[in-house]
Amino acid sequence: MRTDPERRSFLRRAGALAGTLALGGCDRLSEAPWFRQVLDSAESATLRAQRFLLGSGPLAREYTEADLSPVFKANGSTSVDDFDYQTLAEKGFAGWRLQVDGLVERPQQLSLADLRTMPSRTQITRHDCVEGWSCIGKWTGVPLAHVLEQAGVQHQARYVVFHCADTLEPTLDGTGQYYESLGFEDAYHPQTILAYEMNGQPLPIPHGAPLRLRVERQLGYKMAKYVMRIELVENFAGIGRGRGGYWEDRGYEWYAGI
Ligand SMILES: Nc1nc2c(c(=O)[nH]1)N[C@H]1C(S)=C(S)[C@@H](COP(=O)(O)O)O[C@H]1N2
Ligand SMILES: [Mo]
Repeated sequence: MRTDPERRSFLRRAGALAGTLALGGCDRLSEAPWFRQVLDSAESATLRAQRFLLGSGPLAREYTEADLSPVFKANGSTSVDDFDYQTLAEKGFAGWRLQVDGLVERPQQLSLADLRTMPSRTQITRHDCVEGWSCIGKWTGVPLAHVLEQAGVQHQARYVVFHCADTLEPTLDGTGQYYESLGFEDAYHPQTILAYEMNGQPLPIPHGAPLRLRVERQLGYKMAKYVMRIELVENFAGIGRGRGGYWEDRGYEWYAGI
């Protein structure tokens, strides 16, 4: 690590600032708008640095409207057999909230309306399932990077976990619930979105309503449908059977690059 004079003096000043805060009523300070701003700018600086270091990598190919598959196959769970989910679905998911928690500075509870007011991205991409079929669809949603930035990822977080509403294989220990995870290179990739629309319509239930992940450089099973909660973690201990996804727990690769 570099310890040139400039850096040392920066560290000293940072240390002095931290000391002041520790002594002087952090709680009240942290509510002051100027303090929030300092924190926010420090945070986006971290994010920019992270993006620069990781690079966002190449984009997956995008297609045109003319390429859209006339029928897009629905696969895996195509509905959710859960009372709470069905109650939400009956009301058009008005009461649904996306929970964002774990290693974040500001846990979030976001409604569909909240997500729709955020920046959006639309992309026409090809979905490849490990079973050997592909379909081209148009997806609109909020970049995952935006939601993560709003929640403020803590530095010890290493993975983004998506908890879904559906249970494919009911087990007493709860490991039959669908879940998936990404590392930050894919989480911050510009084509990684939380999609609430498919082919210009609200996301249909067979395709994961109200919200599903699109991560275009990986296979279909990474693209969690029925996302209820996003959890930032350091490792997968205590989640499913510990391998980062429902299918990963059953022998599939965690990195499902196409
Ligand atoms: N929650 C949940 N997400 C899921 C699945 C599932 O069973 N449950 N199946 C996966 C698989 S294997 C594929 S190919 C795609 C299918 O998405 P589609 O139904 O929109 O074609 O969703 C993925 N995400
Ligand atoms: Mo799949």
